[in-house]
Amino acid sequence: MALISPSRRLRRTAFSEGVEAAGVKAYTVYNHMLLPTVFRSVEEDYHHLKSAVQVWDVSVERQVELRGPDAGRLMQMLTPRDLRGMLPGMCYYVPIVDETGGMLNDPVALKLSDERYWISIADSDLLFWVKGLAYGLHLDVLVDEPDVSPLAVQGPRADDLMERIFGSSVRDLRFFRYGYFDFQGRDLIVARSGYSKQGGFEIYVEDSAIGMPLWNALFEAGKDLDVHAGCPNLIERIEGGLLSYGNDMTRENTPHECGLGRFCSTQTAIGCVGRDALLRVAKEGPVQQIRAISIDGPKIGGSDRSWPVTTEKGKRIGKITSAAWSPDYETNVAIGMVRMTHWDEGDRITVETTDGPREATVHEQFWI
Ligand code: THG
Repeated sequence: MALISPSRRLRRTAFSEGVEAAGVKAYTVYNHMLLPTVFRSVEEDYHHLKSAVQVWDVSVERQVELRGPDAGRLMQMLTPRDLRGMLPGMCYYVPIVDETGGMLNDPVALKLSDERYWISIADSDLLFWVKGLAYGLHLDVLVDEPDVSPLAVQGPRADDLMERIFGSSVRDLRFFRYGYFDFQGRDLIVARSGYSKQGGFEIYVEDSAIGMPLWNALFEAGKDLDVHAGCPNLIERIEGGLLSYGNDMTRENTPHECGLGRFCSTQTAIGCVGRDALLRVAKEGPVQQIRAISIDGPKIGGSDRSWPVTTEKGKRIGKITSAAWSPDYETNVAIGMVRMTHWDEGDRITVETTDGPREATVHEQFWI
């Protein structure tokens, strides 16, 4: 592949200097920004993530900030998840849907106060949808993208590293809760969350100017922990069933098809856009759904397009949306969307991969 030409549209991040010095080997583009995808190799990064601790530049998880008296009302319009129990200090994984119930994004929302939320978005221009709703409905709320850059610390030694920078109380954070922790005289939001199943934290770095000082402090403090620069890992996130917006789901899918029905309480999410459409599909139940799929045979080349899924007789019943070779499970692990006739545990299907047709098995649970 050729190189990507740098330009102002393809934004660098508050940590790009550190990422480059750490020897980043490949990037993807996400929210018009550079997201590292490989440091040593996808497989080496995977083994290291599962055994040590990594620092990830996830600045691409941009924040959509809602601020003002109507912030809570607007936030509930965006999602079928019932937000009445959400208090300051909590993070919620929230499906965001359009008027047809189609997925627009699958962010993590943080409630900062009754009048202030951050929506930590996946890869779609959610800001424009939210601004449009606020303007069109004359809501008393400001909608903007603040200078906030999440830095993730992920892996089994994440608590040990974080304690050295933020003190031992950071260990007491519960999953999907956040607190304020001092770094060089600034109060930063630190949450126990992140796009891996290895455990860890996300630091919401407010003000790019402290990005590199924090990056350097983490690497200095973690020398004996074998801390390394890392990034969301394709293999690990498939094993863990962490979905990728734009890959595993699009506007064509409802949250129920994505297996995100457990994050919807559409009946009580009063005011949610697409509520009527979702109530209809939730009543009937989806006819296709995301599943874990193991694909037989040796490692298959990378998947930059979806692979058709068929019955053994050749009838089209779905597609593979993400796939990778798993060294730990010694099989090709995948995420796919399959029709209900073939979504049960153990169902056998055929996948038209780039390396030819392969037999595969459907699973009701992911590996991690
Ligand atoms: N952290 C933050 N922002 C993000 C991501 C993140 N924005 C982009 C992207 N990731 C959004 N997508 C996801 C997908 C899965 C999860 C978080 C964000 C996730 N899921 C857990 C799971 O499925 O096991 C737990 C969800 C729960 O139980 O509430 O963490 O990673 N800031």
